[in-house]
Amino acid sequence: LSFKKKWKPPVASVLEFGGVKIAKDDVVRDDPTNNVPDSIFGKLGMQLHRRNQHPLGILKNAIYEYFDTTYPNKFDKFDDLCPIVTVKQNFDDVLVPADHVSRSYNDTYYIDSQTVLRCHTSAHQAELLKGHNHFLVTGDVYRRDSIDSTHYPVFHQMEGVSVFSPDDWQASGLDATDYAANDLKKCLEGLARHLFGAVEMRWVDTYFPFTNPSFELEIYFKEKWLEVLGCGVTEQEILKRSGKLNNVAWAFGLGLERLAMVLFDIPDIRLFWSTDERFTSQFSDGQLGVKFKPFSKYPPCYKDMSFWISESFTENNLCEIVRAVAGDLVEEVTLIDNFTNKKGMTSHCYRIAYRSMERSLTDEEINDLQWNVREQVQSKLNVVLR
Ligand code: FA5
Ligand code: MG
Repeated sequence: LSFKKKWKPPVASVLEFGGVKIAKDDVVRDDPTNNVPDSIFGKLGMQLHRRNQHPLGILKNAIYEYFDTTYPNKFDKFDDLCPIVTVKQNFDDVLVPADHVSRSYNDTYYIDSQTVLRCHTSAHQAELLKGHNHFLVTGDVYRRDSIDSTHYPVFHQMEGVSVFSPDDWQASGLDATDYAANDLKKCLEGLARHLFGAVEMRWVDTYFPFTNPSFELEIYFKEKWLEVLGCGVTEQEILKRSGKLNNVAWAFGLGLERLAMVLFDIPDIRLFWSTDERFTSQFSDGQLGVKFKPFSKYPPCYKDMSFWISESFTENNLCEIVRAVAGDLVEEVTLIDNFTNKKGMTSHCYRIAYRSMERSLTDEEINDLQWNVREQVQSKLNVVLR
């Protein structure tokens, strides 16, 4: 798959983050390693989380309110840091191993070999730790990922970090790590109650390179457990590198869309990008409890596609092609059949669900999309259509 692309000037050619101006032409050089499609690049600078009438902005403000009432003036807040970061910031500084999958071109958008679109707000942890002990960082993050109602290649996270000193844990009788883990869980359970009132939730043990122990919080939503955040006790090495030798800290990264979906009853993650007034008019500044009323649901249309894969095939590459062709008209891509024949050839059958959130699609339109997807898959993915 060749990532080389011709750069077309975008509508907004200058981006501004925290008062720093960046010309888009300066960031996207015609670099052979650049795998950022125009549709993704166009999302830079939109900053949905800074719009007070948008569900993500309303949610961000409600989380701020929780921290401000629970811990007055304690947390410094950042929501305007540039999403274009170095590989060092995004991965090395948070101890992501050199061979970790998240570093691959299959998972992360690279502008060039040393520059990425941040894949998490943890990219800012190390630098902020140098001057701050308690902070929240909200921002748009970017990932090559699968396609369904809870995954989108651009989404928003809020990072929280809190550093403690020996006085804090010594009085508790707990060791430093247990103290931080307890405080973290108490803080996030309190946040969930502040946002949702009563809600069914559970903690799941997990792994992150930058925390130990590590946890995920899941919330029961639409008959499924939905992962809404990752968190844990910060690895000592990260604190040490920022000069905090005698401290312990916790950190979390919330998925804002996931929380907002539960909070506002938003059924599909694509809706956050909708400019349809039937969506946008349902939300207003400071109004947290309002449930979204779906405008009539338009029918989906399913198209199946089978092909023999090659070794280099990945589902993320397929999804990237489908998104490039169909944009937000694609709702879900699912592997529905997978077998290997006697000659050792493997066949995959994917079902693509097309559905607009805003109108009925015509047969002709869908056939066009599917035809284009087939053509692009054939020419770019090194697979053989069946
Ligand atoms: C992280 O990104 C870690 N940086 C979180 C963290 C921070 C852990 C600090 C420990 C300490 P993860 O990849 O699980 O973890 O993403 C965090 C959350 O983002 C998920 O729980 C989920 O709510 C949300 N999320 C992940 N991928 C997507 C996606 N494609 N679309 C929408 N939301 C997503
Ligand atoms: Mg996760």
